[in-house]
Amino acid sequence: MSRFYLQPLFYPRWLHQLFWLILGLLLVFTLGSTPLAMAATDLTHQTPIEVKVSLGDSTNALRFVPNQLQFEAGKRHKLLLSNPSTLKHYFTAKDFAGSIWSQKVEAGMVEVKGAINDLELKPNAMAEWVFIPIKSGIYELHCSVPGHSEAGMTGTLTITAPKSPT
Ligand SMILES: [Cu+2]
Repeated sequence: MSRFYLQPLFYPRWLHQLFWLILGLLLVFTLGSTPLAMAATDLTHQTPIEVKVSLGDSTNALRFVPNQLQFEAGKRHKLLLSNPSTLKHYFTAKDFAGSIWSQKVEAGMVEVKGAINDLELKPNAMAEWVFIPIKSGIYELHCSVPGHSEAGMTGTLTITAPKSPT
Protein backbone atom coordinates (compact mmCIF):
# COMPACT_ATOMS: atom_id res chain seq x y z
CA MET A 1 0.00 0.00 0.00
CA SER A 2 2.77 2.40 0.89
CA ARG A 3 4.11 2.20 -2.66
CA PHE A 4 0.99 3.97 -3.98
CA TYR A 5 1.34 6.75 -1.45
CA LEU A 6 4.94 7.19 -2.44
CA GLN A 7 4.26 7.51 -6.15
CA PRO A 8 3.58 11.30 -6.15
CA LEU A 9 7.10 11.71 -4.83
CA PHE A 10 8.60 9.82 -7.77
CA TYR A 11 6.35 11.34 -10.43
CA PRO A 12 6.05 15.11 -10.18
CA ARG A 13 2.54 16.58 -10.27
CA TRP A 14 3.11 18.20 -13.72
CA LEU A 15 4.00 14.79 -15.23
CA HIS A 16 0.87 13.33 -13.72
CA GLN A 17 -1.21 16.14 -15.23
CA LEU A 18 0.53 15.76 -18.62
CA PHE A 19 -0.32 12.07 -18.60
CA TRP A 20 -4.04 12.80 -18.16
CA LEU A 21 -3.90 15.61 -20.74
CA ILE A 22 -2.40 13.27 -23.37
CA LEU A 23 -4.88 10.53 -22.50
CA GLY A 24 -7.74 13.04 -22.81
CA LEU A 25 -6.50 14.35 -26.16
CA LEU A 26 -6.10 10.82 -27.50
CA LEU A 27 -9.67 10.04 -26.48
CA VAL A 28 -11.00 13.22 -28.13
CA PHE A 29 -9.11 12.54 -31.38
CA THR A 30 -10.14 8.89 -31.48
CA LEU A 31 -13.83 9.59 -30.88
CA GLY A 32 -13.80 12.78 -32.94
CA SER A 33 -12.17 11.30 -36.04
CA THR A 34 -14.26 8.12 -36.24
CA PRO A 35 -17.41 9.69 -37.82
CA LEU A 36 -15.22 11.60 -40.31
CA ALA A 37 -13.45 8.42 -41.37
CA MET A 38 -16.80 6.68 -41.78
CA ALA A 39 -18.23 9.52 -43.90
CA ALA A 40 -15.22 9.32 -46.20
CA THR A 41 -15.82 5.65 -46.90
CA ASP A 42 -19.63 5.84 -47.09
CA LEU A 43 -20.52 5.52 -50.79
CA THR A 44 -23.90 7.17 -50.34
CA HIS A 45 -22.15 10.44 -49.50
CA GLN A 46 -19.45 10.23 -52.18
CA THR A 47 -19.34 13.21 -54.55
CA PRO A 48 -21.15 11.91 -57.63
CA ILE A 49 -19.73 11.68 -61.14
CA GLU A 50 -22.11 13.73 -63.29
CA VAL A 51 -23.28 12.26 -66.60
CA LYS A 52 -25.69 14.10 -68.90
CA VAL A 53 -28.13 12.64 -71.40
CA SER A 54 -30.79 14.22 -73.58
CA LEU A 55 -33.95 12.37 -74.52
CA GLY A 56 -34.59 13.65 -78.01
CA ASP A 57 -33.43 17.07 -79.13
CA SER A 58 -34.83 20.47 -80.12
CA THR A 59 -35.48 19.23 -83.69
CA ASN A 60 -37.52 16.31 -82.32
CA ALA A 61 -35.02 13.75 -83.60
CA LEU A 62 -35.76 10.33 -82.10
CA ARG A 63 -32.47 9.63 -80.39
CA PHE A 64 -30.58 9.84 -77.12
CA VAL A 65 -27.78 12.39 -77.03
CA PRO A 66 -25.28 10.87 -76.45
CA ASN A 67 -26.49 7.34 -77.14
CA GLN A 68 -23.54 5.69 -75.40
CA LEU A 69 -22.97 6.26 -71.71
CA GLN A 70 -20.29 4.88 -69.45
CA PHE A 71 -20.33 4.33 -65.70
CA GLU A 72 -17.86 2.83 -63.26
CA ALA A 73 -18.90 0.12 -60.83
CA GLY A 74 -18.64 1.16 -57.19
CA LYS A 75 -18.70 4.90 -57.91
CA ARG A 76 -21.63 7.16 -57.13
CA HIS A 77 -23.12 8.76 -60.25
CA LYS A 78 -25.64 11.46 -60.93
CA LEU A 79 -27.34 11.01 -64.29
CA LEU A 80 -28.87 14.29 -65.42
CA LEU A 81 -31.71 13.59 -67.82
CA SER A 82 -33.41 16.27 -69.89
CA ASN A 83 -36.00 16.32 -72.64
CA PRO A 84 -35.49 19.36 -74.87
CA SER A 85 -38.06 18.15 -77.42
CA THR A 86 -41.82 18.66 -77.71
CA LEU A 87 -42.49 14.91 -77.44
CA LYS A 88 -42.55 12.72 -74.36
CA HIS A 89 -39.82 10.10 -74.08
CA TYR A 90 -38.84 7.21 -71.86
CA PHE A 91 -35.47 6.21 -70.49
CA THR A 92 -36.03 2.46 -70.28
CA ALA A 93 -33.15 0.25 -69.17
CA LYS A 94 -34.39 -2.72 -67.16
CA ASP A 95 -31.22 -4.84 -67.15
CA PHE A 96 -29.17 -1.76 -66.33
CA ALA A 97 -31.55 -0.90 -63.48
CA GLY A 98 -31.01 -4.41 -62.11
CA SER A 99 -27.24 -3.89 -62.09
CA ILE A 100 -27.20 -0.69 -60.06
CA TRP A 101 -28.20 0.42 -56.61
CA SER A 102 -30.62 3.32 -57.01
CA GLN A 103 -30.29 5.88 -54.26
CA LYS A 104 -32.88 8.40 -55.49
CA VAL A 105 -34.48 10.18 -58.39
CA GLU A 106 -35.10 13.89 -58.10
CA ALA A 107 -37.51 15.66 -60.41
CA GLY A 108 -39.06 19.03 -59.71
CA MET A 109 -39.97 19.16 -56.04
CA VAL A 110 -40.18 15.39 -55.73
CA GLU A 111 -37.52 12.96 -54.56
CA VAL A 112 -38.18 9.26 -55.10
CA LYS A 113 -36.10 6.70 -53.22
CA GLY A 114 -35.69 3.07 -54.15
CA ALA A 115 -35.52 0.92 -57.26
CA ILE A 116 -36.31 2.56 -60.60
CA ASN A 117 -36.81 0.69 -63.87
CA ASP A 118 -37.64 3.44 -66.29
CA LEU A 119 -38.33 7.14 -66.31
CA GLU A 120 -40.82 9.07 -68.39
CA LEU A 121 -39.86 12.61 -69.26
CA LYS A 122 -42.50 14.96 -70.59
CA PRO A 123 -41.44 17.83 -72.90
CA ASN A 124 -38.95 20.14 -71.15
CA ALA A 125 -38.77 17.87 -68.12
CA MET A 126 -35.57 17.25 -66.19
CA ALA A 127 -34.65 14.59 -63.68
CA GLU A 128 -31.60 13.53 -61.67
CA TRP A 129 -30.96 9.87 -61.02
CA VAL A 130 -28.38 9.09 -58.33
CA PHE A 131 -27.10 5.53 -58.24
CA ILE A 132 -24.10 3.28 -57.72
CA PRO A 133 -23.45 0.65 -60.44
CA ILE A 134 -22.67 -2.72 -58.88
CA LYS A 135 -22.32 -5.12 -61.82
CA SER A 136 -20.19 -4.46 -64.88
CA GLY A 137 -21.60 -5.17 -68.33
CA ILE A 138 -23.13 -3.67 -71.46
CA TYR A 139 -26.83 -2.88 -71.22
CA GLU A 140 -29.40 -1.73 -73.73
CA LEU A 141 -31.33 1.49 -73.47
CA HIS A 142 -34.43 2.43 -75.40
CA CYS A 143 -37.41 4.71 -75.41
CA SER A 144 -40.61 2.71 -74.93
CA VAL A 145 -42.92 5.18 -76.68
CA PRO A 146 -44.36 3.16 -79.63
CA GLY A 147 -42.25 3.65 -82.75
CA HIS A 148 -39.41 5.55 -81.07
CA SER A 149 -36.90 2.72 -80.57
CA GLU A 150 -37.67 1.44 -84.12
CA ALA A 151 -36.83 4.93 -85.39
CA GLY A 152 -33.46 4.76 -83.64
CA MET A 153 -34.12 5.91 -80.12
CA THR A 154 -31.85 3.33 -78.55
CA GLY A 155 -28.54 3.42 -76.74
CA THR A 156 -25.89 1.52 -74.85
CA LEU A 157 -25.12 1.81 -71.15
CA THR A 158 -21.75 0.40 -70.14
CA ILE A 159 -20.70 -0.32 -66.58
CA THR A 160 -16.96 -0.79 -66.35
CA ALA A 161 -15.24 -2.75 -63.59
CA PRO A 162 -13.81 -0.70 -60.73
CA LYS A 163 -10.51 0.90 -61.78
CA SER A 164 -8.92 0.63 -58.37
CA PRO A 165 -9.50 -1.93 -55.63
CA THR A 166 -11.54 -0.54 -52.77
CU1 LIG B 1 -39.04 8.60 -77.32
